[in-house]
Amino acid sequence: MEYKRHLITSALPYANGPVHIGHLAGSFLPADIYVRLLRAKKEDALYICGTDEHGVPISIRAMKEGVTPQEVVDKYYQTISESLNQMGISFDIFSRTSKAIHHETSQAFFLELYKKGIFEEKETEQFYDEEKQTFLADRYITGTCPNCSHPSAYGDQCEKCGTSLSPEELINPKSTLSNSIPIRKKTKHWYLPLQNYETWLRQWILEEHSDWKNNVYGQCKSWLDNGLHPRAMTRDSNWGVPVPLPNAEGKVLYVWFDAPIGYISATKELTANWSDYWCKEDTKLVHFLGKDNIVFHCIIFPAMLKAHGGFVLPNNVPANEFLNIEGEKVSTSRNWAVWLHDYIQDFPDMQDAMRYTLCTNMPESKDNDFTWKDFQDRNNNELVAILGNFVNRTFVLMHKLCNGKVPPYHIHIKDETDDLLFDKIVKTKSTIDTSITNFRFREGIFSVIELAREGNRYLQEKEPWKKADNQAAIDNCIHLCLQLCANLAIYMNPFLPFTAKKLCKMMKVVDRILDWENGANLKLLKTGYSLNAPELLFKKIEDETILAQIEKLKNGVITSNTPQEKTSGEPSNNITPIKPIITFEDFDKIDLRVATITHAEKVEKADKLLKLTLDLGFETRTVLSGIALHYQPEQIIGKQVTLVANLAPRKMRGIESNGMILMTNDHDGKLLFVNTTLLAQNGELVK
Ligand code: B3M
Ligand code: ZN
Repeated sequence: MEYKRHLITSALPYANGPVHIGHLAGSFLPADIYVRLLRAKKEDALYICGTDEHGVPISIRAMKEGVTPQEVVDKYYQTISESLNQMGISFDIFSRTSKAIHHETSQAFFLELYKKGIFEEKETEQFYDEEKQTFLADRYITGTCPNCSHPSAYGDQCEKCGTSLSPEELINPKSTLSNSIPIRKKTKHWYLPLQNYETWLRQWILEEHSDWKNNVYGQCKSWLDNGLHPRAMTRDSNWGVPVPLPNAEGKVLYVWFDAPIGYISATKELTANWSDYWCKEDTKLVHFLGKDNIVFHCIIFPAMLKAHGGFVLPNNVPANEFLNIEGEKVSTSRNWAVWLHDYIQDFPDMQDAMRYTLCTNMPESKDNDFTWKDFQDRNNNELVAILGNFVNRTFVLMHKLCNGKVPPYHIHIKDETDDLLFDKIVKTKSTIDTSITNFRFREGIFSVIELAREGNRYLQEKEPWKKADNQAAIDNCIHLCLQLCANLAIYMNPFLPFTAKKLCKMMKVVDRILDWENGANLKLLKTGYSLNAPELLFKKIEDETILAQIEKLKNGVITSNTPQEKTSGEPSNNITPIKPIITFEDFDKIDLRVATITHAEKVEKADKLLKLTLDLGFETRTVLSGIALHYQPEQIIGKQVTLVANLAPRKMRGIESNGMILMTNDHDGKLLFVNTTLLAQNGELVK
């Protein structure tokens, strides 16, 4: 089908906390690259998003912070939209599901299904908090996990062993609102009979969309093979879109009913022509999201759209898998995440370095890992050393050898090396186009770097700096390299828009040159045109910077088992909550020993680390300790300490650390040694 217009969405982030690089890699960056290419191709494309401001996650956050849900969503809408904007995510609209237009749109949608008699009304028993006079969402109920005996499992999941639960399965369930024991009370809800759409969904997805990504297709198939069941589209709550029926007080639309309709309401808010995008067959609708949202976008929302009638269905749902951080799953409650607002603050004007790393590492078909070291390597070895270097060399040589102007191209001395480079420039355009259009973003960005690498090879082979006696040869080489720079600007633009702009400035051309139709053109820069001095496109990242980020990540971890808001860096008066109970066997695994520090020295380029030599009586070993800001080496020599002796070795700054000494801190945050009895023998077990 020939598509006339494109509608692109990224999953609406919950306005219950800031966004992190996992969100960026999962749904925002791929959508942004995709839509930037469409715009460069002058296609009619809208990129729609906004915050998801309803549902239990918001109410829980409000309860924790002791504020109203409205205050929570107002605060996080601000943070989220700012950080995404600063990272160059180019929405046409970033709306909110708390807006009146959304309430109206989702209520009208619900009413239409209601009038058509689609819903099944059912009365069921749900947990109810008598003290607070409210029904309890699964998350509001805690109890002992039937699987692992963890004492504070939630009604929908045990975070310790990962089992998904229903509240009835909890042993000794309690309401988190009042700590009272909830009773079971009857309540009526409206269910979407998903089973009625099963045959149609099987046909639509399994037959007609075998082109969807394997991970998406596979998840859909397994849902369908397991059989679909009625799903409640309403909830008992006072936060959400009220159910638009008489006698439905205290009932709101299920957040996964209203949130996807948010895409429609935001489009309505954006343009009076919204129905062209949502109701005409020749619209290509593409939803970008993370794998945990697949079922909602591939099964539930399409069933809703089908039941309503008159709307287009998604043409594709290119969901990504998850991005782990330094080998561990992102956990917002543990604060194991790289927050976008932090990144922007710590790396101002380096948006493209992160966009680049996330794109090369995008979890397109399996979970992937982000590490700060890889970020540094990608930036230094690829952006700086290949792409930046090529552009910089070209500009420096042009100023030195060609008076700062685009030299002429002498066609009569064109050679085979030139032809090969021409060829590569032309081919790369269609490679990138195909890669992005088919959601293979990693492949796309690799082609950009590969082309720059080709440019460096070309310069190396031509060696214009050695051709003082042959100006024509110099001219041809620099001319071609400059045309390559211009083409690179066009090709990198969807991925690295900030750098593409900088490059345009250096070439003294308007941004319009970035239109896709200008790609593969070798006459973009006019002969004789004088260009600006080179500016460095990328900055090298030093080891310190990376170490500091790793430390920040590790130090920021919250180890309590109750989700908390991370603090803003100010010292808090809060007492660190006691960690979950461990068994005696757990404790017994830790080998604690008495040891004496026999030597201590500073570690080069790491202002927090001291390298310690410890005498354990029966052996000496090296341990790195982050105490250099608190103690001078000479102050601590001879000190007896307690050592965790069987901790897995860890390498920092090329030095292997074998264990960890126990420390605590005083009110001012100064680190103190956890002292052992001074009479103990080195090597003695601490029990
Ligand atoms: N807010 C879930 C999430 O943030 C949900 C997405 C809604 S998309 C319509 O992962
Ligand atoms: Zn458990």
